[in-house]
Amino acid sequence: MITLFTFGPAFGLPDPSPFVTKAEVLLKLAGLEYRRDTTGYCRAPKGKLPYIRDEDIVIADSTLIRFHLERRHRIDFDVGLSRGERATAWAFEKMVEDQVYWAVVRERWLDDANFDRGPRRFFEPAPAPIRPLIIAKVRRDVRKGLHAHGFGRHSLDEMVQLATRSLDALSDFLGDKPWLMGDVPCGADASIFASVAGLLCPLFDTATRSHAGTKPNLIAYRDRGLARWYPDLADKTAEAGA
Ligand SMILES: N[C@@H](CCC(=O)N[C@@H](CS)C(=O)NCC(=O)O)C(=O)O
Repeated sequence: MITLFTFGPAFGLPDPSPFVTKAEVLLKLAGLEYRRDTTGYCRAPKGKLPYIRDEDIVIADSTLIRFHLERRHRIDFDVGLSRGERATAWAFEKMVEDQVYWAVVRERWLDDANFDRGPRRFFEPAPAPIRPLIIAKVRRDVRKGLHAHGFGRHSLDEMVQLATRSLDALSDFLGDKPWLMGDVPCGADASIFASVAGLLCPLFDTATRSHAGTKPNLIAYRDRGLARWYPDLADKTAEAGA
């Protein structure tokens, strides 16, 4: 059976990482049996989650996991789509992963109030005397990562402008379709659902969340994904009116 290495549910989300949720939704779409393991971070081959173990092979990175599932398990996540439609779906997935993701990282990790509401909890298991040092180092690393990517070189306002343009494009393209490319979820929906659910998370007070909250079709898309893949969380999200 496939093992998916995850952080574990947090913030009312299936996982705080959209890439972990994406990998899990891909497994669900593929109809493959899998189990979750939340103890794998320290052995992550690329220092990040998700990764999977599938019998003899370990694959790190959500998109490489997709490629593996396509090859080894002969899954076509985009069945029924033309080449042009597949290309469009891919481009939307990568737009969200490359732009919106980094704005969300910036908003959750570098804004003190949002950090206190969310990511600070990850450090509770650390011994109290060294916890502030660990937190400071990890936040410094996040800042460096944002800078290395390039997104972190922009002002917060510029980042938000970039992310909201991508959200507008996504919302306009989605229109009143249930899924990105029509009536059936495709591979890109795994990633885009995960990102949209994350950025709508009501725990965080962010400009991207406020913007996404003005798009009824993105909220409905998130709710559709929760109902389909995470019905327990769908009920809780509905109860909280989030
Ligand atoms: N390109 C990777 C990105 C994975 C990624 O950035 N994971 C983050 C969480 S969202 C992580 O594990 N961060 C922990 C760290 O950098 O130490 C993928 O698609 O899987």
